[in-house]
Amino acid sequence: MNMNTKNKRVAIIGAGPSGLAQLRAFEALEKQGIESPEIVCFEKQSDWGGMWNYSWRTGVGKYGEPVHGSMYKYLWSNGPKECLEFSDYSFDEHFKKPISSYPPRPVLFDYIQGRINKSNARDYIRFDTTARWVSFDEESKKFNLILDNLKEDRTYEEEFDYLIVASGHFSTPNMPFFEGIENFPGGVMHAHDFRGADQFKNQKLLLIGSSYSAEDIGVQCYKHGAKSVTLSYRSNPIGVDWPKGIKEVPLLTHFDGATAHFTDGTSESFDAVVMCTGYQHKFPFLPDELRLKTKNNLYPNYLYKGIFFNELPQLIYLGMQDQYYTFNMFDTQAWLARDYMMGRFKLPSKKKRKEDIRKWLERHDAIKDSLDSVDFQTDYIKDLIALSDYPEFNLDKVGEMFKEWLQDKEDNILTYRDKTYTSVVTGTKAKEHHTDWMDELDDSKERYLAFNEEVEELVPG
Ligand code: FAD
Ligand code: NA0
Repeated sequence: MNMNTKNKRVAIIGAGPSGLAQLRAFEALEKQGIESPEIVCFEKQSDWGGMWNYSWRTGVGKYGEPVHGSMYKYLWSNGPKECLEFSDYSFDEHFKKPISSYPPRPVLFDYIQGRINKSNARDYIRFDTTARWVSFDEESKKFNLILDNLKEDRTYEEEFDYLIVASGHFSTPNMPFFEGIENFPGGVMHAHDFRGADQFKNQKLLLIGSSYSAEDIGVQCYKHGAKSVTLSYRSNPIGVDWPKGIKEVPLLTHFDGATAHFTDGTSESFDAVVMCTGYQHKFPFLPDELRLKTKNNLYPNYLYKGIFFNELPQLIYLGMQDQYYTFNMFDTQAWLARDYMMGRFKLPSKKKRKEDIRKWLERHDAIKDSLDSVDFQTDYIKDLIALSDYPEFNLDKVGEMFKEWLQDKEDNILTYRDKTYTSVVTGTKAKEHHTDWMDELDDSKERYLAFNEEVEELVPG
């Protein structure tokens, strides 16, 4: 162990994909015989997986904490799995056979758990524990964490040398107000509380927003039997060729009873409203001077290499950017964070770091469209991967896949999930799912995998 890390303590807040990536990064070093500092991961839920750990609950959880989960039933990956594959743990290694490019949530949850299940990572995680408050002592250069053991209803404090904030940023709703909404007679919810299309069968549904949640919840409700789906956009429509039954309209101005009025002068009555209006970066456990304050974008300001809080690099944020790349990006971030904490990666001066941030922000400002956005995040990960020993993967190829995916969605929003891609980690071409996505109403892992086997038996090769 590097002398700098001897007796050091690392706190990780959150055991979602980002927090787990941090645990995996240290495990990879231990496999090389290099001892880690003492690590404690605090997770307020009873299990790991973050968003992927589906919760039927809404509002508050069993212990009165805000429910973290925003995922819902019948959620299928919104991008090809080949774009998020861990480069040190392939889908082939996990499933032992090719699967389709767009698996449902339980299958991806299974995959995330696969590599971490093989380690003793659970031993490092204190579940049912909320990080309530953090402070930093300038003299000792240590973080003091106030923690709530929710099960025992016990509050305690501990000190750490490094703090990894991996608490996610798609959990606290951004909930706008529209005049008259208080008298809308139907249900009004945010996408955070959406748990599946069942309750909207035969209903006329209004969705506000024009990003991933609006698109996916809209298509899911259409698929599972909503009478009609209307998406109301503020800046730009999603703009694909919608099937009959889904349409886009400009922004809602106000409600009059069940009737919604839009800026183009049209109006229509609805049974229910879902606000697909995005999320706030919210860190209620952090004081002003340590808190990341940003909108959802590809390069949050004040973070060197997108992770080190420039004012105090002992504070590291993982996964805070808007995401094309997900699991593999969290890995590259966690590997670099680990190397910094191990003294293997030396930070330049604060001034140089600021200059580096500025360059990325300038490029960020010049982004014109989704294609630029993909290139931006691809280059960001290239920048990170060059700084650690995270296994290289063909990022240019993954970037191309993201662009194909964007085109697939534009070509047909209902069938893009039937496409297959080739892994850059193993070279394996994905298998077509046995059922067209639009006809597949069951998202269980059992059906997804077992039925595949049956099909293999029926149709050899
Ligand atoms: P999270 O998964 O949000 O995990 C954060 C963890 O921190 C949680 O377990 C939470 O309980 C814990 N936590 C928070 N606050 C505290 C605290 N104070 N104390 C202790 N613990 C705390 N990505 C994809 O790649 N493909 C998809 O198809 C996809 N679909 C998505 C669908 C939806 C509806 C949403 C909202 C996101 C989706 N994502 C998808 C993006 C998803 O956010 C990432 O895949 C991933 O879950 C982010 O990992 P994370 O660990 O950074 O955050
Ligand atoms: P998200 O769609 O929940 O995805 C999060 C949207 O909200 C924008 O369209 C924005 O419009 C709109 N909006 C915000 N305030 C508004 C207001 N006052 N009035 C009208 N519209 C408003 O959130 P964002 O941030 O992308 O868009 C906000 C994450 O969840 C994504 O990263 C995605 O990966 C994930 N997700 C994945 C899936 C699947 O994989 C499904 C859902 C969500 P404007 O005007 O700012 O453009 C299947």
